[in-house]
Amino acid sequence: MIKMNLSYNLKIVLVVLCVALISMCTLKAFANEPSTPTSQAKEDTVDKTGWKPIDINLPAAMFVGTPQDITVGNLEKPLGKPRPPFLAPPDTKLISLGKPVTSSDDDPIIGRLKYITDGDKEASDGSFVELMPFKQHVTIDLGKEYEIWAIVVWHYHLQPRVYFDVIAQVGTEPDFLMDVKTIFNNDNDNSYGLGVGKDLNYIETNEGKLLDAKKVKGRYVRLHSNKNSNDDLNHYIEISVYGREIK
Ligand SMILES: [Ca+2]
Ligand SMILES: [Ca+2]
Repeated sequence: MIKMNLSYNLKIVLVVLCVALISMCTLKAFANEPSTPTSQAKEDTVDKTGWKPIDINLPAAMFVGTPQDITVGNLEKPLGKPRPPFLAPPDTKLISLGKPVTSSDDDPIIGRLKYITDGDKEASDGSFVELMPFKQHVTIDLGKEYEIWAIVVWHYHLQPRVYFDVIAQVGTEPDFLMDVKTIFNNDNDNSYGLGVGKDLNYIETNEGKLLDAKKVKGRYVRLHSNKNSNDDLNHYIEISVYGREIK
């Protein structure tokens, strides 16, 4: 009787041990297996650790408040506060300073094309270049291909104005005949002829207009415009291109 009880108890202990062992193995296997949703989420999220705001030196503001007398359609509502910082990897820097500029109007009415990349963003006389009426463009040669993160453009900010058909492109060759990436286009009726753009018109301020270049690669940056809300001419004070070496 005692013998039988011992054997019975032993069996129970063995069964319990086996169940415990199987449970442990199963739990371990689950723990080691990466769960699908987590790894998917990691792929979808860009790691912005260490990213910094790009350093944009702003010129003095020439007017305050929101202008009420500009009646332009498809107009972006002013933010009413400073533009939020634009974050980029820490090796992103200003790559356009002092770089050569060419234009569809190579003999400007006022100023010199080199003003566009000289770092001076003030609105006063002697700081802006005035180009011929209607469709005109300017092109910056960065010297080599970069990964471009942002382009900031100041057309003219002595008074509130809207420049029309603002189109920003990045290219790998100076004539923009192929491999052209358009990063901004507010020509919503294709009056310029480079295609319909869905971006909004905006009022020029001392902040300039920041265009997200979304890491496109290229050597040449071209900006188009087609008159403004004040007259038929085209103006530039500065274009700042921010990018980094291609890895
Ligand atoms: Ca300038
Ligand atoms: Ca248009």
